[in-house]
Amino acid sequence: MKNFTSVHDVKHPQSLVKQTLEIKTNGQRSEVGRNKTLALIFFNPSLRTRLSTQKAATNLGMDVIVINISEDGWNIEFEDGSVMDGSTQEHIKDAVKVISGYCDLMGVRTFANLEDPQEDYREKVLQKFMKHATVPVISLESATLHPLQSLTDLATIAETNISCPKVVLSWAPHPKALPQAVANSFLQWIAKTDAEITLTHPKGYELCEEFTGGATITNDQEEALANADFVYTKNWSSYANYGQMPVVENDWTISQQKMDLTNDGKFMHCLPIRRNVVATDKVINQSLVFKQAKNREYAAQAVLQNLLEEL
Ligand code: SN0
Repeated sequence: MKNFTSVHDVKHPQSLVKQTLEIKTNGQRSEVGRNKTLALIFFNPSLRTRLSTQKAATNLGMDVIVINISEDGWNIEFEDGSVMDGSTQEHIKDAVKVISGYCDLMGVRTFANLEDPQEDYREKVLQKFMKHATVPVISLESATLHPLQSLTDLATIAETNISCPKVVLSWAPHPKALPQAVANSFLQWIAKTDAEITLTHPKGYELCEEFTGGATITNDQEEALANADFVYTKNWSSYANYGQMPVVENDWTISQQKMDLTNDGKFMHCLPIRRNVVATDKVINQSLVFKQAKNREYAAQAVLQNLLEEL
């Protein structure tokens, strides 16, 4: 593995899931990262990604440096050839080159701006990192994907030992327009497993077709939930009407009554979750969300270990 930015960077996604669970079972400590440094660059907020990746790196003996670049760094210029006599102070090509000199692996978090779909789906910022970094790049959630989260999600599902599970990915309400990254990425990874996947969302919330192949799609949430073993829930804003939040008539919040339609289904969410908007307290309290969050550490460690072995 040379970089970790999508499922396509991983030769055998199922082996990486297996490694994640082996790390969880067999203990975490190793010295493979001794005298190696991981730099974590955040353009956006983070709790789980930052702490779990930092913990994973420490488990491997690595040193970690972290910067919230939007708050603590200079204003970054992304356009090539621009005359920088305005508000941007440092060009991305200079920043990434400099960061590369301080580390052996680099992680970057850069959310969608939800304004220009071309810009987001071209992964404008992540691609600049890939272009100018001289060390492997790890996505800590990019504009369109969140591979560390998806690896965790697959490991959390695999851990339950349900073969050929019925997995439902359901849209849920949210007060704010959110990226499609977690949903896109989940679909991309779950397609590599034996799961049967049903996607449900209100009209207007169709995801980019690149990610929905192989999924059964319905606008009827209750129909989708019937016999589900896992109910992965996430809000996303419209892709077609990019970044907008078309009005939704029905109630899409996941309640206990809805979970009762499932096959004793387990509720999943990447967190952070807006309680009693996305799902009710009762559903969240009985869910896999904390297991998912804890598994982030093992997933990150599996990824770091693979990248370190190829340095
Ligand atoms: C991000 C997202 O991509 O949806 C990160 C999820 C791991 N979520 C949010 O930004 C939630 C913000 C909010 O207002 O609840």
